[in-house]
Amino acid sequence: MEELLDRHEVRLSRFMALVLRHKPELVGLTLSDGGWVPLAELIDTLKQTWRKGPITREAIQRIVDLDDKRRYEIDSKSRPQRIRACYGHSTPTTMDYPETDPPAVLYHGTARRFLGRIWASGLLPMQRQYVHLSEDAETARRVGERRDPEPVILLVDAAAMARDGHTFYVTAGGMYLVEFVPAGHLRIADGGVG
Ligand code: HQG
Repeated sequence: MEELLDRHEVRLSRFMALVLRHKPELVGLTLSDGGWVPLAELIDTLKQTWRKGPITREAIQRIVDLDDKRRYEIDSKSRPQRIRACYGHSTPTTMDYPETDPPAVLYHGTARRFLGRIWASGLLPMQRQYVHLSEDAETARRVGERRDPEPVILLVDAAAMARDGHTFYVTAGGMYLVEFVPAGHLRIADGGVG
């Protein structure tokens, strides 16, 4: 059976997202190029700021290994070892995502109420550094369900965008990132509403 994080670990994982993607300064950390922080420093910081459960190297490792969206990675070859969020940043951190030739189509799940604005201005990164896209419609549906119980699944003509010169990046977890998707390269996927 697939091993899952327990409730406390999931909560801690959310807090790590806050620290490693959005507000490292909240706990006095600074991300270096690539979004990394020394693992020992993160553990010490969490021990001082996280009151809802014990913080151990093993707990952090479990979160990295078992997180449902592969949100984090540990570089255990570097000295000192370091950790980062793999995607989703709002902080202006330089991330060294590899550029990639995208699959011909990619998907984005969103809320029905955003559609009007999306047709007007395309997909924008909003609070994050990039627009996040997935290779399969099912993942997009899950992403969209965070904002709408009946999300809209948009299909992105990534091949045409690549021909137009848009640069795509891929994360360690297989998510695709791009700065902007023009409305002309979007359509609602078959069966993509509701
Ligand atoms: C929408 C999560 C109005 C966009 C997920 C989305 C993903 C617009 C929302 C990853 C718009 C931004 C990213 C426009 C885009 N007008 N709304 N022009 N363009 N939007 O959370 O893609 O659980 O920043 O459709 O699973 O939902 O955090 O982006 O609904 O993988 O690890 O504005 O983050 O992963 O929302 O999610 P977000 P997202 P985690």
